[in-house]
Amino acid sequence: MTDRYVAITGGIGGAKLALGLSKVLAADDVTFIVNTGDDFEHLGLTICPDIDTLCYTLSGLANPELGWGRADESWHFMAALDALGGETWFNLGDRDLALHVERTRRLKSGESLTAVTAHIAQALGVEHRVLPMSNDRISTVVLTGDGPLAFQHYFVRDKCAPEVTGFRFDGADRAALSAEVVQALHDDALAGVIICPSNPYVSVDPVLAVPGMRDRLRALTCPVIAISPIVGGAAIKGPTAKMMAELGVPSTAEAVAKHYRDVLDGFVVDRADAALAAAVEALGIASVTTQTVMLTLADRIDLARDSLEFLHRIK
Ligand code: FO1
Repeated sequence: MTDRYVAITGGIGGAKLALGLSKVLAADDVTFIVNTGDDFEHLGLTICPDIDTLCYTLSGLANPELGWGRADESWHFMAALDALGGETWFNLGDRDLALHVERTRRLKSGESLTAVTAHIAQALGVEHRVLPMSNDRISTVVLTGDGPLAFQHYFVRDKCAPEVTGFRFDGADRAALSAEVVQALHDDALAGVIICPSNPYVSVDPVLAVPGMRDRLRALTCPVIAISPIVGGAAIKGPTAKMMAELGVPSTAEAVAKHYRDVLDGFVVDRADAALAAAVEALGIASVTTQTVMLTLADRIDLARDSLEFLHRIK
């Protein structure tokens, strides 16, 4: 029986490690569980940014500069919408638009988000399994000094400027893990779960908020590890460090380990944070130090290998 793995991911940082894992593990040997708290209805379409970022990344179609959307994109739709006085704060490229139209059509015809995602992933040439965390809608709401904001309004429209006071995951209490997610976590061959270096508050916590997820992770006999999205007190990308500061949490890798402590057996920190390894271990969490900053494909593969090796070491 070959070892199999589950990786929990959301956003651009997570997709980078997911790509590394997809290069070192066969299609059957890793399943990606993706945050859908960022999903929303826009211009009559269902947009699933983290699923799409992952599928474009794994298929080699991702826009390398933006990290989201497609490479070789054109923007005629947005320009035409702008000329009509339409809503243009959220950018949908022409090629990307086709995906949202087709997903929306399939969802409206009654297919589950899991089935639609499997179809789209396959059509794009993704070989590994990409599973939304739930088929039920869960919407991340960012609580701010300006009031509650739908995630994409906070993130894209308001460029993460409002001061964060907390988060809400609307619909989480009524949501269920999909049968496919449950099965992936119940696999006898499961050798470890990897929480990718995604934003803990808005990319990973929505996944952990689906009823049953935390309990299932805690009950596993194989280890659960996370890779720190914070290096040297700063986030590689995105608002993680800013959110931590606004929430009154120190912007450190150690604080991220603490955040996940109820589900975590191991934590990967960057070499820049080697001095924090002892503090992580004092929390009862094994730690390893390596390069976590992923600039090249080789970096993504190296971090994937280091993470798998660490999982086996702490088994
Ligand atoms: N992020 C932006 O910063 N600006 C955008 O206009 C934008 C459009 C967009 C369209 C499709 C898609 O799949 C993702 C898009 N993103 C955009 C990224 C998105 O906001 C993600 O939620 C974040 O990257 C957080 O994971």
